Amino acid sequence: MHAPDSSFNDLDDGIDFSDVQQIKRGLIASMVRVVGFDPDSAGPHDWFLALASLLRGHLSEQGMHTSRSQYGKDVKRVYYLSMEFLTGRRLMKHLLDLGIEPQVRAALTALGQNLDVVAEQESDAALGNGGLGRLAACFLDSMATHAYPGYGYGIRYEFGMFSQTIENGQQVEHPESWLQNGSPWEIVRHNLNYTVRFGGRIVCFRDEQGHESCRWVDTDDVIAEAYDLKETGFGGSIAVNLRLWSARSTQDFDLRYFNEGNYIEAVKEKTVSETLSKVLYPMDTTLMGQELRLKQEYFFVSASLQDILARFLKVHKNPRLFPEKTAIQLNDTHPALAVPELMRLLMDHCGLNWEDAWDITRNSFAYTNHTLLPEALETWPLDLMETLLPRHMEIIYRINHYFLQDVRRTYPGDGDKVRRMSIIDDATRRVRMAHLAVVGSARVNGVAALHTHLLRERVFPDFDRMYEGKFVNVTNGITQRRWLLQSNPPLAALVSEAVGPQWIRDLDRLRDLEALADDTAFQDRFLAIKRQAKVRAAALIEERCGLCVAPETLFDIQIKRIHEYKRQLLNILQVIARYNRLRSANAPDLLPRTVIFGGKAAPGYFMAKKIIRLINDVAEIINHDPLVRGRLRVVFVPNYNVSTAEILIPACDLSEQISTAGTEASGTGNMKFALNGALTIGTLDGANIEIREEVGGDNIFIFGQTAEEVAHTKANGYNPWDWVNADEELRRVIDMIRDGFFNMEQPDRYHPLINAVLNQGDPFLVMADFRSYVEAQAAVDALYLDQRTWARKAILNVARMGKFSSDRAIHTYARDIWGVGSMVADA
Ligand code: 26W
Repeated sequence: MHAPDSSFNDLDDGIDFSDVQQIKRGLIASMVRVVGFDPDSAGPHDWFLALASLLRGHLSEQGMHTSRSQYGKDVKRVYYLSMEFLTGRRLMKHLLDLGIEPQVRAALTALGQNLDVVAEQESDAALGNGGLGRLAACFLDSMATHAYPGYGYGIRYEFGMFSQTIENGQQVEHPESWLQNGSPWEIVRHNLNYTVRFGGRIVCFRDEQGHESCRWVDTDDVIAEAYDLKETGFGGSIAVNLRLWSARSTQDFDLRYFNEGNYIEAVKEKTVSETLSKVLYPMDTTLMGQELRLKQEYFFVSASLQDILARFLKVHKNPRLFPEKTAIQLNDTHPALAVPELMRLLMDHCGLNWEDAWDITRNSFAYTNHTLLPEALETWPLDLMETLLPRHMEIIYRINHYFLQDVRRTYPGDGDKVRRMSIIDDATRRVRMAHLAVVGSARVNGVAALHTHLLRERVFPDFDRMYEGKFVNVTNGITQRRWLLQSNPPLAALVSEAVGPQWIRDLDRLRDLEALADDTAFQDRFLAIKRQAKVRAAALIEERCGLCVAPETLFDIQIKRIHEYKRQLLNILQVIARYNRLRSANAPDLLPRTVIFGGKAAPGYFMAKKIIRLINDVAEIINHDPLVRGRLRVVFVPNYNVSTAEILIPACDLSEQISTAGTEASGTGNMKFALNGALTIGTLDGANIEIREEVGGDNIFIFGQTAEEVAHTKANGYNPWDWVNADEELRRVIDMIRDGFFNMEQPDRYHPLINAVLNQGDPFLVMADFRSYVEAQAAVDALYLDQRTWARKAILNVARMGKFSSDRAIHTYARDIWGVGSMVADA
């Protein structure tokens, strides 16, 4: 028998993207045939759609080549399961990856369009909250660039992260519909779907041989439908698939109601099922414990595992080979239900016994923890789990039973340990998802050296002692393709000119810049580029806030989620102290600064919202005070997202990374800023520690208590008032806030904030770190006066960022955790 000839290496209507004329013709064809618009009257948005559709075809082809070669070589695959992928806009990324930006630009110009304007038409896909989601996007980029057989799974939220406006100084949330005008990148696969079941009950029976098997019946079903996005890597020859699941009702109409003539009831069920993929939960720490969130987690886990298993079984008949051919990474505990789900599929669908299924399961998973905050560690009520996922609860109980047997065997007579380690918390009647993830995984990793250390010592000490070698560190990284090449073309060009373009695939090459740090001509060019980026950021600020800021001033930036532990409050207190010094006119060495904030607060997070309002109230007074004009401005940029970051990060002189030591798992913004030539002011927390190791203590401003000192301070009865009373400048700042200096119309506005910090123990040690922060800021002022030395240090920061590439992180995961190789030899 002949194999069907389905080669598509030379599709005759394929476009040669190196040829401007062909692109132009392709764009017109796409406009007419896909967008359905007359090219003569089409606007930038139509051209965006035409271009994206054209590229999508090309990416799809690329994806097929990738997939065929993976099947052909029967490689081990890596699946990255994440509730969030914060990819941002895609157009420019694809053009850079494919190396066709100049050609596409020229083709559009020939059609009377400007590529930059066309690119602005794309909505920013914000399918994530912050660091964890953006890390997932950087990882897909690195996997594609270095040809790892990776694959992402997530949810196609109809509404991503809310958009934020500031009204009367306060955050207002608006739904953000990135799909409003459709998404031209998606490849919709209506026929690729799986049934996901909820509720119901379990019936077990024995066959003649005495084998017990169970069936899950009377369930409420939802259909998961696949939408694929192709993630290109640099060079463009490989595309990693990102498969996002959308929920669809199993039935359009409930015929029982329909037949009774109740049309509305008849379609209600459909709406209810489809809410599953409606909206991303906009919180990244405290869990609200809603049933819908748990259903989202199971929905995407179940669809993904069914898909993974189906792909595996297409080629391999023996399920026992699964761990040899599959690694599944759990991005935090959000997909931890994958552990019992794989057990269920292997036992109830493939007919394996418990021992074999468990062996396969615990050798297939790895789990990354992204937070030390106790309130962010997921637990779910037993009752809810039993109602929603009865079969999984049986499996979890059984996993726990055998696991606790092990614990008892290892530590006879230690009942306390058994209680502490149990997957089930008997006291609160909840399932501890982190314990489930640790027990069900071959490896567990933290995301920076300090974080992994604290995980092992404070969060999972019992597990660490019991399982040797299970806990490992993989420090986070960022992709230099998006965070330098794409977002800062002038600096990228300067770097390429100086050290060659290899840094784009191998960030360690930046090291050669060290030799130029003292070269004044190079410094001048570096400073000119920084200034150009500041002009661009100033335009954004003017447009979004109606505020004029001067590019000559030092740009001091803190952009990230608003959270007490990240201490935007500490920053604004320092700003107020600076303001007071400037007004008292005895501040000759305080150079002009623009202090920029941006970030979203979880809609129900009272304190975080108060902090946003305080920043805006303070900004209002300072920006209108003629006494400090030209010397201090405060800006809150609304609706911080990936696209905003791409403009602000290149413009930054001073990067604020000031979390309480021992709270920020890693941080990745810190890396993006330093790569763009900002100096960091920060605590010894998360990856800041490793950044200091790399750049050298002289090239970073470190302040504040260490994680150990923080623990010590707290253990010794920390009283924030002691610090306030001992520090006159701090006292004055606190008094001003308390007396309503920044909000005369409602002077008690910040009493709850002041009260929470000062009378409830100041859990994030804002008062304790204030003085040392102010001193570090003074050192910043002094250094910035000397632009040569500043430039030298900034260049050294760029030169020493090699370690913080997500390429390094992915190579480490591949080698130490997944046991997979690159499909080409370069990695
Ligand atoms: C409410 C459920 C929940 C809990 C935690 C949702 C999301 C989270 C995430 C763990 C929060 C998060 O994004 N953590 C960040 O992960 C980054 C990537 O590893 C780190 O760089 C940040 O330090 C960490 O805060």
